[in-house]
Amino acid sequence: MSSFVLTDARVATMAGAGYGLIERACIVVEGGGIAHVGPDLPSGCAGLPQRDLQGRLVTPGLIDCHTHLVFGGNRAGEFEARLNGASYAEIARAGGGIVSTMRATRALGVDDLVAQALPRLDALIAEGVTTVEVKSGYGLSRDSELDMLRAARALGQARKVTVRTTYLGAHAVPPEYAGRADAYLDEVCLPTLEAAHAEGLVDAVDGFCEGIAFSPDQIARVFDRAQALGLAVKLHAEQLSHLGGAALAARYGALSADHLEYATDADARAMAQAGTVAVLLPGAFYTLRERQAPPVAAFRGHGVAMALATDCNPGSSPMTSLLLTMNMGCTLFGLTPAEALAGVTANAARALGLRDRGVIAPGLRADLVLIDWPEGESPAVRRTWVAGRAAYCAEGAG
Ligand code: DI6
Ligand code: FE
Repeated sequence: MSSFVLTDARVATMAGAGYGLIERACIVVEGGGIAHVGPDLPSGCAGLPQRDLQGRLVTPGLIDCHTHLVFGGNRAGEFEARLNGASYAEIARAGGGIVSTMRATRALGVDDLVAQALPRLDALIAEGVTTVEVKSGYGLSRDSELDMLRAARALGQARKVTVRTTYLGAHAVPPEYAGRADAYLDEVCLPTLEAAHAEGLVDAVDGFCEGIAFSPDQIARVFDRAQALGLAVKLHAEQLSHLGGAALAARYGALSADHLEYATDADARAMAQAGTVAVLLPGAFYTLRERQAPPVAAFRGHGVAMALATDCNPGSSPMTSLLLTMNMGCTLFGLTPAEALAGVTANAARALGLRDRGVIAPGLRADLVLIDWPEGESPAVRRTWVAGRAAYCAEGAG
């Protein structure tokens, strides 16, 4: 059913400020897109199949705009080591961290990578996610980086959601290049970017700008190559220290700068001017027991759009709940609930450079979530539609 009408919906359109709420609304879905949303049913739509939502809530499909969903192994041991006093950076320098996941990831082929990622993707989908970004960055060799991206593309085929791929070859320096980060970039990272792009595997390019990873100058080299290929960029910036990554991202007109715990007011101003979205990742902040929250007031003050994402990964954010992420955005970072919902809809779409979704408005894709919220009970995601097609249905959903 790709043309139908939802009647008596309580719609959080997310258009404009706040929720953009419309009570008792009709949503007309035609050919995978939204043809109409408003209190009345346009004449001419009366013949379409109708579903009476009896006042239930509809939001745009949720968008998880920063994940490392494809990986091998787990890092539960590191969690215990951190509880006993080791820091994330110390573990990374001792050959654990990203490099330990690299070993487990390199051991898997595409099929196993997909099989291990599917339950994580399904957990996101069951909470209303209709678009998810997936990064490479645990292969750190040509073959394994390509396999990660192929696995991400295969996930998009295996489920009815949109998967956007991001090349994160500049995530860490693999052991065979220890102390030779520039050689890794020249010999592996940049050529693999070209190969992945030629295979149609790359929607955007990311890097990790940090003392334990790559310097701003090194990231600039990756961004230069991305731009030469016509690819959008984004950056893990100012997560553990202030290195200038956010300003660099703004200089390159990046779609987003992500983490940003140590970003400054000047960074926020530069990001606002560049239209770079601040992607906040409270799951990593929580897991690493960080103390310094990102400068949300500065982002608000300068008008930087804020998104929220799970950062799902086995080390610093082993979580697959975008709803819990929204909750943490409010409790840990002080976002309002309306900012949290905008952070996983309208602003998350911007962080991925997707202009056709994130808001319920005529002309946009019919990516929708139906939420049951009986008086006095907890809300529950019942159904999602992706481009007007049923994508998820909870057991017993009406
Ligand atoms: N920051 C993160 O949150 C992820 N990558 C990064 O640069 C997770 C890295 C990890 O596996 O610990
Ligand atoms: Fe990340």
